[in-house]
Amino acid sequence: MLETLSDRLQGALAGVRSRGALSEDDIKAAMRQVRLALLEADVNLRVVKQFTAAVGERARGRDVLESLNPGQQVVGIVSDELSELMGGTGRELVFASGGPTVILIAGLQGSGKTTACAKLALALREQRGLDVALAACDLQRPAAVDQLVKVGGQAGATVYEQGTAADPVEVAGWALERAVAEGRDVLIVDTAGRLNVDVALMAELAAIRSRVKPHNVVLVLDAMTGQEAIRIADAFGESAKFDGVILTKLDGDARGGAALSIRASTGKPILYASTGEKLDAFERFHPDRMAQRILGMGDVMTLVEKAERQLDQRQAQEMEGKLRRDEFTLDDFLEQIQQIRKMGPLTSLLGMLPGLSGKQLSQLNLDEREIDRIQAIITSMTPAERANPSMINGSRRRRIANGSGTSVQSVNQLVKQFGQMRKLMRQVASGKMPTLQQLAGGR
Ligand SMILES: Nc1nc2c(ncn2[C@@H]2O[C@H](COP(=O)(O)OP(=O)(O)OP(=O)(O)O)[C@@H](O)[C@H]2O)c(=O)[nH]1
Ligand SMILES: [Mg+2]
Repeated sequence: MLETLSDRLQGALAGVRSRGALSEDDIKAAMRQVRLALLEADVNLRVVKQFTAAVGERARGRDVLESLNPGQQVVGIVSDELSELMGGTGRELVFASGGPTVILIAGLQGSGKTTACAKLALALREQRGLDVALAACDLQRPAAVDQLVKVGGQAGATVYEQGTAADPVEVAGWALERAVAEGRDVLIVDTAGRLNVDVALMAELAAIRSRVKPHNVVLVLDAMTGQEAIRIADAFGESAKFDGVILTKLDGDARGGAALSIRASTGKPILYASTGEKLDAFERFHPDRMAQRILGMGDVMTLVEKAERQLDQRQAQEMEGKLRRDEFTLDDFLEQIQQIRKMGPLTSLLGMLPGLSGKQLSQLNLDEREIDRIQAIITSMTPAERANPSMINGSRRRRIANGSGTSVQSVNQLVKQFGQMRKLMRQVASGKMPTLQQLAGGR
């Protein structure tokens, strides 16, 4: 996500980052590069000017230029200002003190509203343990209701719908009554999109709004539309108020102009970022963490939170005990792979680690199918083979290769890699090597 911006900004700062001493001219040159990087990322010109002026002024201060590590300080200032630009600390939805919290989702056609409804439902359910219901109030598109029923179901939410023949305002009101009666914590209202911000769209939204009195009106914006997203947000803001933004398709938007300009242009925070078609490709938007990610400083916080959510504490301890006793089997290995998979696509996880730029990630060419292959091979083994891979002889290898639709070579490779990994783990468990926790804690 935001690879171009990230690469360009890191390039712009590479010069100053490594320098022991900096002159005003060095700063000026770096700011020119930063300005180009932002413009190329499709950030609004006014925003770019303000940003580089603010960074330049702080960076030219005596305390920076005369410090021991001026380069690092300048990078720090850019990171601070980027974070400020995107809204400072992460913002939250407003939650009602009693009765269901109502969230009205609005946006143009195809911006990702319906998907965002389901993603938000899943996130609120999993991360806050809330009981979430969805209201199907897009009655424009014939398949819209079915789509919400499908993705809402996948997210474990209740979907209130009355087909497409009804009136959206009536459906919204009825859904709210049901949510109240059934004691739901949250009601998310999906609405129809239009091609443009037009009178009909605004009228329908206004009617739904006055019927359900939402605690949050959330505008869904497609990041791939760049500055157009800002224009849409401005138009929306003029005729209808909204409280925050869900920015979608950040996976397809390498430039990042929308992410950087929304807050400055509209005054409204980005609440969530959507980074893929899968329901779990969705995260809270933290401007400070995002700034660090863009500058290649990593986002270890989000990674740790993800891991904490997904990795069962008890299971982790069990695993550690097994490692110590040297009882780690291919079954355990498979379980670990599946746990990590639950955290989301590998590339998005690695993107949160410090020091890996978008370009490097794409060069890594992480093949998710490789993991599918490993899963297929392990599940084609008998329990005895998984517990004791050394018994896997030639004929067993052929059987496993056939069963998993792979080759004897792949099976060999996996068994060998597993052996090496076990050896490495023994070393970690016996304290000869730092554990991941120690490495993370040492940062
Ligand atoms: N790559 C990517 N695709 C997304 C993301 N969010 C949504 N999509 C895709 O974008 C398309 C439109 O998403 P919808 O959720 O149906 O959009 P919508 O705003 O409800 O569309 P209408 O109801 O027609 O107005 C679908 O194919 C989604 O899978 C995202 O974050 N990344
Ligand atoms: Mg929709």
